[in-house]
Parts: sequence; structure tokens; C-alpha cells
Amino acid sequence: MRTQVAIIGGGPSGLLLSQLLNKAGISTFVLERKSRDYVLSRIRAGVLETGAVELIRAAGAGARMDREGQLHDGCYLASNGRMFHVDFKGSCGKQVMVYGQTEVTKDLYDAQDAIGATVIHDAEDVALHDLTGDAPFVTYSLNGQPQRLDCDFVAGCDGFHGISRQSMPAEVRREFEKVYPFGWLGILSRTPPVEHELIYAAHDRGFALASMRNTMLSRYYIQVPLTDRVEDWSDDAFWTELKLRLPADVAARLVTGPSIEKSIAPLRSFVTEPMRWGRLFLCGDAAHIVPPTGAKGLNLAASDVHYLYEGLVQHYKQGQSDGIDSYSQRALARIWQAMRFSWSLTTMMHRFPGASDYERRMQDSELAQLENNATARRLMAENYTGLPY
Ligand code: FAS
Ligand code: PHB
Repeated sequence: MRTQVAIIGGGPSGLLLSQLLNKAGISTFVLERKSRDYVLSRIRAGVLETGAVELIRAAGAGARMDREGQLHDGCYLASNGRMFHVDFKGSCGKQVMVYGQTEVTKDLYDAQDAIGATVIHDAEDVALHDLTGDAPFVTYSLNGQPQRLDCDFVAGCDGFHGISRQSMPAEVRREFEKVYPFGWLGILSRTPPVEHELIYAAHDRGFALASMRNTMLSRYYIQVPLTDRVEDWSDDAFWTELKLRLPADVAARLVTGPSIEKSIAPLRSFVTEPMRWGRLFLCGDAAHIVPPTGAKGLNLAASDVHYLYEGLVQHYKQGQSDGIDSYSQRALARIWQAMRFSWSLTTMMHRFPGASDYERRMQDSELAQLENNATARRLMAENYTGLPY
């Protein structure tokens, strides 16, 4: 079999890239290790930047998002019981779209089906070959049968635990990592959100986040020690702790209910450089991981796709290579800005074990500056709604 671009991974990165390339007349083959049901069972991101929204629309997968998504003008920051608003629209003219990653992925799968794109599920033992030559190829097995896919390029969209990054020799990779000493325990509940916009709450007991998916589906998180396990937390224990960390008036109106999903995600910052090796391009979580505090993970995947899509179209339609040659450098410039923002918000809003009194005062000062300084709020608004591509 042959295709122009082999895409490893059928998550949001791989599907968005495949959809855009096919619409530009460039053939792709998506190889996904898991079943579609499994991929669609994962509960992850909830906030889309303007750039990601526009890219999903350009891919022809934005109709349900525009019908069911919620545009938010800002968010709230709370600290030990007090809360203030950060007005994105008023300070930088932009909004964010609240629409779950699960829904984005489902819409992309539906759009891929509608154009007859090739998405192979349950592809096992995917391996990349001859990436530095002119004729790369991918091998994998399907139902125990060995398969070979010849291609021009490989897009590694297979996430942090995929094989694409590992297919680059260690000596050409430079990796940057920071592991945070806590995780997020998240639940999904069929309850009305406690506020019409997101609330990021810093508290001496730990960070909490009140988010949502729609008017009857809420998403809440609390910071927990890395030693905690999901089974350590009953729903009642979760709701009690969440209420202690939110401002009292917010906690008083919180509607609780049974969790329909409950999971703990560790927090890390990770970047690998470069994001290209020969005919292989890394995209999304395969190349970088951000702590979810800044809602950047899915959105960085979208900007990577934008740069790679532009470069590949230029290669195939105009026979020029400066787009693909500059992909890694362009993507990393934006990635590092999002890394900084996510690290900064995580550092400001969480309680770190062993933090000194001085570090605690710095956190309070950062929050006070945001509360009292319109310029500081505008800078947060510009980063949160998404820096330009
Ligand atoms: P993904 O990991 O989504 O997709 C990679 C795909 O590749 C998967 O379907 C996987 O099955 C497949 N794959 C892996 N190895 C393979 C192989 N060898 N062969 C074939 N296929 C293979 N971001 C936010 O902005 N906000 C959040 O709240 C948030 N919460 C998160 C919670 C968790 C538990 C995790 C893990 C991530 C979270 N993220 C969050 C980040 C997340 O949304 C990612 O940024 C987003 O999924 C990136 O999409 P992809 O790059 O497509 O990677
Ligand atoms: C979510 O709704 O899952 C969400 C929203 C904002 C974040 C992280 C997660 O920063």
C-alpha cells in the first residue's frame, strides 16, 4: 500500500491533520493502536483557543461545536475564598470555546468518515523505517497479519507514549522535563456548572478548578498528592474537599451528583527538540506535554497541525520545502510560550509541598497583581485565549 502522508495516531492531532490534508487533495493513512470506542472514551481537554476553533471549522468538522459549544468571555481566579474576573473579551478582544476534546475527536472521526479517509484501528506493532531516506515506510500488523505502508512523510501524532518520538535516535533528541509533585483528580458529573465561566481556585488545601462541558455536564478537578489513587476518593469526599477550596458563596450553590468519570492525571511539562527527523514530523503530545492548568495541551496540538499542514501543502502544491524545513522551529517558538504560561499559572495556583513562606508570598503577589493590574490581566487573557499562529 502507498500514501503520501502516513499519520501515526488517531487522536485529535492525527485526525485534524488527516482531515485538512485530505481536503487539500493530499492522501493520508491514519494508523491508530486502539479501537474508536476506546479513543472516544477518554475524557481530556475542555477549552479551545480561537486558532483551534478556526482550524476545526476549516477542516469541515466545526458544525456541532458551533451549535453546542459555549463561547466564554473570561474566567475567574479565586484565592483563599476571594474571587475576581479576568475579562478576556474586554481586555484582548478574544474568547475561548468550551467544547470537550471527546466531542472534537468524535466530530473529526465523523468528518473523516464523510470524506472516506482511511483510518485503521487496532493497528499493532507500528514501526517506522528509512526515515532519513527518500522512501520511508511503516510496518504494522492488523488482525495478526503483517502490513507495509509506503509513504513520502510520516506524521508522529501518537502522543506521549507513542513510538514516533522513540523512532528518533536519542542522540538527535534534546528533552526538557519538569514533573510537578502533585496530580489532578478530575470528575465528570451530570450536574449544572456552579458558574457560567471557569473558576481557577488557589487555596491552602490545594488547587481546584470548576469547569464544564455543557449546561448539564460539569467537570471539576482538585489537586491531590501523587501518592493518591482514584479509589481513595469517594464522590462524597471529592465534593466535600472541592467545597472547602472554592469561595464560600460558590460552594454554597454547588450542585453535586454521582461521578460518571473519575481519574487522576499527573502534571508534567515536557518538550522534545527538534520536532523533525528526516521524513518524520512530531505533532501534539508526541512532542510536548503541558500541565493542564493553562488549557494548552490540545491547543498546542492544533497549532502544530497548522504549521505542518501549511508546510506539506506548500511542498506538494508548489514544490517548495521551506514550510516543512521551518516546521520544527516555528512550532517550538509557540510551544515554549505556552510552556511558560502553563508553568507560570501552575506555579501561581498550586500549593507545593515544602514551599517556603517567601514562595507563598510570591504566589499571593502574583495573584494580587492580576487582581489589581489591567495590564497583567490583559497579558493573561492574550496567553489563555491563544497567542497568534
Ligand atoms: P493523544 O494522546 O490524544 O492521541 C494519540 C493517539 O495515538 C492515541 O489515540 C493513541 O491510542 C495513539 N497511539 C499511541 N501509540 C500508538 C502507536 N504505537 N501506534 C498507533 N497509535 C498509537 N489538555 C488540555 O488542554 N486540558 C486538559 O484538561 C487535559 N487533560 C488531560 C488529561 C489526561 C489524562 C491526558 C493524558 C491529557 C490531557 N490533556 C489535556 C492533554 C490532551 O488533551 C492532549 O493535549 C491531546 O490529547 C493531544 O492530542 P494528540 O497529540 O492527538 O495525542
Ligand atoms: C477541562 O474542562 O477539562 C479543563 C478546562 C481548563 C483547564 C483544564 C481542564 O485548564
